[in-house]
Amino acid sequence: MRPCLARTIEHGTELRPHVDRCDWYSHAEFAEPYAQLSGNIYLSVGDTGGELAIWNSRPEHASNPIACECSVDRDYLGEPDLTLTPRVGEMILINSQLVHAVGKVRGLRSTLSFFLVLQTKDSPLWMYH
Ligand SMILES: O=C(O)CCC(=O)C(=O)O
Repeated sequence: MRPCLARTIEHGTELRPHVDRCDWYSHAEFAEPYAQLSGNIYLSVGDTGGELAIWNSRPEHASNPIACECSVDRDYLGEPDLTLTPRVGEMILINSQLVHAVGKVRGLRSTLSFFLVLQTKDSPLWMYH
């Protein structure tokens, strides 16, 4: 089992707005989970940029342009509802069913990332990869 994924976002690049849904992309057995969390532990954050932006928008269907193209332009969404500037050593958990993005990074930004799924309100947390 690979509980974590090591991710590096290189200088001058970004992660465009997207959602992470295990039931749409990889694990159909988790149909319509109650919640899905994405966790990131920040190993480096670069010099500037790399803010984590979150929109209070949760596409309901895989046919939504955000879902089927896996990302859309920020211009399409407007300003994010929350912007976080991660610091080295922090862990941030977000609801990855909400649209989120990472702004352009100056320098190198590395994380250890993992996903947690709660199938129903009362079920145990599953870690998936
Ligand atoms: O690196 C981050 O801050 C968030 C990355 C991301 O898009 C995710 O964990 O789903």
